[in-house]
Amino acid sequence: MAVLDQLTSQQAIDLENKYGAHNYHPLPVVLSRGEGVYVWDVEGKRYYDFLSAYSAVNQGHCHPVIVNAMVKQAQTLTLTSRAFYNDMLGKFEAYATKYFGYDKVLPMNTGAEAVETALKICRKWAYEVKGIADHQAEIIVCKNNFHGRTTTIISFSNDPVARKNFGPFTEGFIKIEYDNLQALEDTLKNHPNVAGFLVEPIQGEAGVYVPSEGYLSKAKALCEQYNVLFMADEVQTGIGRTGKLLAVDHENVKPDILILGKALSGGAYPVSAVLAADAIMNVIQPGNHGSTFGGNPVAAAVAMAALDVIKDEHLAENAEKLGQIFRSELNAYIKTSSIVQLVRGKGLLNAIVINDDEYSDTAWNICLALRDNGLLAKPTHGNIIRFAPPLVMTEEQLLDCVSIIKRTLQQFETNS
Ligand code: IF1
Repeated sequence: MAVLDQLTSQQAIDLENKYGAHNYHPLPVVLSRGEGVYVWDVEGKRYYDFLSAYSAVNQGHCHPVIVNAMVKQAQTLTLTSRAFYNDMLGKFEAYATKYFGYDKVLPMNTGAEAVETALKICRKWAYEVKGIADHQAEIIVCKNNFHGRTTTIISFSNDPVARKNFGPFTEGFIKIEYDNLQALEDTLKNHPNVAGFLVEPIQGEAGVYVPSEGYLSKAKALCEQYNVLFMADEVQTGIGRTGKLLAVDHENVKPDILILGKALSGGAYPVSAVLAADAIMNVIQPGNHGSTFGGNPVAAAVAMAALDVIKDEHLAENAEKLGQIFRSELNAYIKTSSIVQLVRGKGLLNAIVINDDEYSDTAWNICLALRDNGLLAKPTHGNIIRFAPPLVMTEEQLLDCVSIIKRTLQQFETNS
């Protein structure tokens, strides 16, 4: 079969099952086209995309400004490696540092690579600037975190499925409860070798846990008090998703190290980045860190276009507006629902909690029914369904999605 032959959904699924590692359990739908808030399956059925590739497609599928920038650069110069300079990387670095208000940026490709980069910068800063004894640096992380899937990152995960049989693990991490300032302060007080605090401004994978008002700003203040770097993982919450450019902007917090990925490219290309002030980033010297594709010309062109779109189309503001409508509509539904416990989130990063235990398949079955009704979403943990549409959605489209969600949930109500 020529690879480009049109497959049926089942044929595509069978190929993946036979030839692909089974590292995912996708919802049974086979997509072949995306445009804006919509995706189509191979049989031509249209769906609202309510996952946005886990918040990578904030700007909508195949945004013409981003695609055009990618095609133009791909036809000019795709990759030089960092062995040489090129005419795109410096432009991106100047653009991105001004856009987010930092002195320097270290470009990488995936979110996990950016998190790993931040951890390395933090440790090196601890030894060379803070003066912690060699190999003694510790980094505080939060329970139920998700920062990626490398061996070091899963070393500080508490998800057994992500960790089992992948040891031995990297040392030097202290896990504390999320959204618990006392736990953070006690740890800082009792551990003089803490180099940094790595935190998701909203815990996405854990189930869209929004911390208490003031948590991020007070945590940042504690980090300043104890000369510890506040590292915000905005891979999922950043780039307009929560109704501000960054989720930390809701509390006017400026991370010492900012970690970006996903929608930094609008989902068109793997682009991630770590931003920091010179006093921190300058611990990195030639030969300390890098990657073949990090900061390549296509990534630079795509990221600048993707960030332009966020600002030019006021997508953070749109996410804020539509998020308010979404939660208000779902809260109204919940008042008479027997299966939905609550809705939570910020901007267009939301989730509903189904009142079933996390090992039930209710949430999965609801997602299958949503798929049949023309909307794609997926549970994060057994009984939590994340809703994260592209930020380019109109109010009319959002209300159409709300009615699909309500109509679908109604099928599962026990009091109906
Ligand atoms: C999968 C989860 C979401 C992230 C945060 C770093 C990364 C991610 C806050 C790493 C990536 C992705 C990974 C993807 C599914 C998705 C995910 F379910 F895994 F946890 F969004 F919640 N920091 N999240 O959310 O970025 O290396 O993937 O580019 O691995 O299944 P990456």
